[in-house]
Amino acid sequence: MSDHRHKIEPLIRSCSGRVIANPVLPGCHPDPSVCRVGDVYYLVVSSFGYYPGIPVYRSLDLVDWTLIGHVLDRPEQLDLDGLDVADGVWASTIRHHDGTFYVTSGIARGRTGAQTFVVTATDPAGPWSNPVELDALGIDPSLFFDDDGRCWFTGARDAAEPTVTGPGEIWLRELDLTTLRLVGPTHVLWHGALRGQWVEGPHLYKRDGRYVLLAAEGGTERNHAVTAATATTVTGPYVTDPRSPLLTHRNLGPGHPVQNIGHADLVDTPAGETWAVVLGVRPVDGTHVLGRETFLVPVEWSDAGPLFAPGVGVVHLNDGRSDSAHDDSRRPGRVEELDVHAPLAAQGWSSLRAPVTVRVEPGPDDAEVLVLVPSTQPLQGRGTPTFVARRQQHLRFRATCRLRVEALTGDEQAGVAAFLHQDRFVTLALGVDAGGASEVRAVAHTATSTRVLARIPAPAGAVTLVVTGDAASYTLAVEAERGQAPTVLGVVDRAFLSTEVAGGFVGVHLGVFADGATGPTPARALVEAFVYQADPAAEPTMSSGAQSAAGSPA
Ligand code: 6LW
Repeated sequence: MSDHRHKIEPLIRSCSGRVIANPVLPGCHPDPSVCRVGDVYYLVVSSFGYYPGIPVYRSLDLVDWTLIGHVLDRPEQLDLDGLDVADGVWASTIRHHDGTFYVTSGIARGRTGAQTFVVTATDPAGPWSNPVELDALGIDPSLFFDDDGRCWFTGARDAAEPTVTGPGEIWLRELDLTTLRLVGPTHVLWHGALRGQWVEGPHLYKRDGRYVLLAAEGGTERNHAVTAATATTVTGPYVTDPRSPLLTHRNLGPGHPVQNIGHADLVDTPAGETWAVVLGVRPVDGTHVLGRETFLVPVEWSDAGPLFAPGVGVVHLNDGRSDSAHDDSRRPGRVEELDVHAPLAAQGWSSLRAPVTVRVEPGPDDAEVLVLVPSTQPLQGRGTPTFVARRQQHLRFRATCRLRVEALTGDEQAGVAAFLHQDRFVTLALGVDAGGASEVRAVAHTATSTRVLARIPAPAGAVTLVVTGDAASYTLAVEAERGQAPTVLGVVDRAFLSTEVAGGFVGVHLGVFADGATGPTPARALVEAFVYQADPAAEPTMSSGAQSAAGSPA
């Protein structure tokens, strides 16, 4: 619940004078890393089991971000097959040096760092090189370019000492920029200010001749924090900044609308101001569904080191004129319609683990449809089902999908999904019943159960499937004809799709899917339109014939 004590926040203006509406990247955008070239900022976030990997955003003011490409957008760059959605591409770092952009990142398997690599590009929109694997165990790699042009790699890994749990050790090694290999000795830099509390997400900076090592500690949940250590030589010894944690919301209690603040990366403006991007979440009644989002925080430098959110010590939520964590009324782009003929990735749509191009294609030019071919891979599997989706970026939203199906048989189905991970999603789909008649069904899926919330005979022709969400629930409804009152098939508690209840740390994605095939199939789903609307004025209303299944299916 929002707390009125938190509403009096002074307006925070960005470097361009714009009032900041935090989060600056709403929806699942965790582990932000940022760099600046001239007047332009570039930012990357984690993409987990989604393909393409590592979205790259561009901004002129650190507030408005435009998706310009992806670092890993060729199948040969990325193999995510078989992975849990919350594994895959974890925290990356983007840096620019001498005309080249560098991203270092890693793939996690079983919640453990499995591969670390570096890629380069001259244009951050791409193309990026193929990954060059680094001999670097662990997670959260970062690069630091020193004044002398040498490049230093830092990462987080398990500490040798058993008392330091989690990735408990920040280490450093030189990166040879000619061979892109780690060279020279490994230096263990630090075990964190809180020692044993998941020191990770390291980034190294130099300020006034002193090296400042920032890290995330406390784990990425409610105890998350920004901590620091300093040194006079890049290889150490590093001494804990005694002010640590330098930024956290752990002490604000569960009533504060922004939680889990941590994992900072710094960037300087051309005018010499410093800003941090951090991750945070906006829970409602203790649970969140949007994933970890990117927030912008002002930073000042004192003799003691960086001051985060000087004067207030908290990350502002929005522009200070509202006490609601989820007041999206002033955000631009509140209605987004999928362009079925434009590349999906450029519109912020992803698939799971690999491209689905042959199974999700625009129709011929005169048919304004996106054609889906049902996959043999199910949504609950670890392969690549026919599924493309975008982030849920607003607590209150309405997603409508107008689609028609052709030649579905057996278990084939096609429709919309609100997807947290392969063990937790809800679907609203057209399929065929045991007697071969078309039906619309709403289903809630967990690792151990597939619960049909309702099924009704499908209206003839195209139908509009409607998923709405708010603080209380997700509602699945169908509209036979445009403008007709929707029939609600199911209502699922919002917490059912929350990280706190279902686990993982990837936010809900909303999209279209088709699965249930047993092999090559003539079946098709033709998506005529998909519209995502933030903060809809009108919610679907329960019509008299509705078969609802209110309550959590958990
Ligand atoms: C990220 C790490 C983390 O690499 O979550 O718990 C990982 N902390 O910093 C994935 O976002």
